[in-house]
Amino acid sequence: MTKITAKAHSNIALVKYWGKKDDGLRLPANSSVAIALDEAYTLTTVDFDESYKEDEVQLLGQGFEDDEVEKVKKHLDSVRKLASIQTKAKVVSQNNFPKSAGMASSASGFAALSMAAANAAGLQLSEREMSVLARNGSGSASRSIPGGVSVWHTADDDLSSYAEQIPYPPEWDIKVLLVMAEDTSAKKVSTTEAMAMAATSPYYQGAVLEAEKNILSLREAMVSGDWKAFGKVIEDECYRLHSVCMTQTPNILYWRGVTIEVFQAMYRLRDQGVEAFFTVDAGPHVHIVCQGKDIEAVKQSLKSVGGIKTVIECGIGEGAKLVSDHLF
Ligand code: 2P0
Repeated sequence: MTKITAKAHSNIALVKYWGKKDDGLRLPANSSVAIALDEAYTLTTVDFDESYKEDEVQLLGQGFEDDEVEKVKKHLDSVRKLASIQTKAKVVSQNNFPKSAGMASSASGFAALSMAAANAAGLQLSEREMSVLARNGSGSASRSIPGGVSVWHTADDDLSSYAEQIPYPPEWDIKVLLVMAEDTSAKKVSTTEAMAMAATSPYYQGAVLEAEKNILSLREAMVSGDWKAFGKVIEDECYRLHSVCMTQTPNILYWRGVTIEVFQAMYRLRDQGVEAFFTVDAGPHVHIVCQGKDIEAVKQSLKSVGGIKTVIECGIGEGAKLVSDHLF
């Protein structure tokens, strides 16, 4: 069969996914919204061939953990089932961002794997079907298929829970600064495991309802071009996610001192009239959402904050696509 390579961008959530209504199908408790990042992506080459006796899986430069290899093989099984084939595959993958950067790679990883494997197996899937396939590998990967700014719909059945792009005002010139903390001492619990305990938070049910309201507010702000309202939702969502994390059992505190120092720097910046907003996913790193015209002011404000390892500047990334340069 043909060797195929796909490229998919990572994404950060503006309205967060934290909790599933169906663990097996990875159906999220609430819908979520994310921005794809142009400077953070995964390339994956897949080749199904009778010469492979077993699936061979490799992550260049970083290496996969054993459980990650198992997840990839399970995903290949899903693709084989869809394509009605039994052929084993070789998979080689590469992230353009270091593991130590603290960026989640499962979103871009499973999106690139889904697109490369499905095409290599001869399947012709629509964008929606591809997003469903990626979701089955890792929830956040569903949003890396359409790229751009996307909404991932919650639903009660497999085929109805997918992500699609939503429009935003292009004049905003949205930028995301990935502010990576030096301190990554958090206990290494996978997001899947951590998320499985979300419902133990006494605030969980209310938080899920709040997420749906926040999606409506975010979309309204994008339609009316209200940047401040957009930013308010982003920060409310950061606090909503972490309120659940901090109050679930066992408690999870992802923030470090530097995380809060960056929040304070953004509050000070806003007092000076620069409208930049923060959000945090499952780690200590802060993502700052701002407009292109303000990027220098934001970078300047971070200079006084200690404990920052690196800052990566991103624009909005495109959807997953096939590319012609193979990794093997
Ligand atoms: C998000 N996160 O919306 C949220 C915010 C982390 C914090 O999606 O179990 O690695 O593979 O479906 O996709 C991380 O979740 O979880 C995540 P699984 P995934 O981006």
